[in-house]
Amino acid sequence: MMLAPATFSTEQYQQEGCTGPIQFCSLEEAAAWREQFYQAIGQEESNPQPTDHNLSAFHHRHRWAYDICSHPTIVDAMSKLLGSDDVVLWAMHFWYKEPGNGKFIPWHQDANYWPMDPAINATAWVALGETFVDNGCLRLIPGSHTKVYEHTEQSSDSAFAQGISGVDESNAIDVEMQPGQAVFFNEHMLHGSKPNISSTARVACSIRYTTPEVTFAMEEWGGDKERIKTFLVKGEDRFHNNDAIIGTIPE
Ligand SMILES: O=C(O)CCC(=O)C(=O)O
Repeated sequence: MMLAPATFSTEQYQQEGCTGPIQFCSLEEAAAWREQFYQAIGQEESNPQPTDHNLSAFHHRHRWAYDICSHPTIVDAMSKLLGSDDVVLWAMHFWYKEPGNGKFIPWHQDANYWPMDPAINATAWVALGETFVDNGCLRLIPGSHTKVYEHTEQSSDSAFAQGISGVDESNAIDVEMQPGQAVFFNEHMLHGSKPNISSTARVACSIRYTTPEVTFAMEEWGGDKERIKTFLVKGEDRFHNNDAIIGTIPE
């Protein structure tokens, strides 16, 4: 099933854990950013290949990626969804699937992995290229955010070691998107995606936002510590809980 045409509603987000997609930039802007993405991984869009490039935290290294993360339309949406005038950007990751990429991303809830206290997050999942069922578009289960699921070991064709097995997919939606669209979901939303069985690469990224009162327990975080840096993209930080991990905007 496809998500209904572009909608943005804080009520929907509260009730279902997700809302969107919205068109936040033009097709031309999305194409220009897509080109910069390929350049950054040393490839050309006309010949997308597997990559072993580090796909995390592009916004620490590339100004164009920071510009996507701090795009006023996305930040404004985040402010509404988080219900806060103060918005902190804390992570970004590219979810690139070249044609024929056979890995699936298992159903999971992001809060299961993150060192945040309290676990408050809104993700903007941004399509820089077209996403559709056959290239492994994002899948969501609206309403699934009200329950915490157990994450267990996955098979070798899973992109993650841990995920949720045996999920009832009857209410799952395939979020097919145009370049320059963003869909939003919270930290407990069940989401994942299938392999790319098409000849079109899927170029997309997730951008994570929270509010200044959240503390990142970096000592508990087993992942790459450089991945998590905070950038105040709107308002004020009256808490200073994360001054030790403030990021630097690239030139
Ligand atoms: O892009 C995908 O297929 C999965 C994205 C994801 O897991 C996330 O944004 O947390």
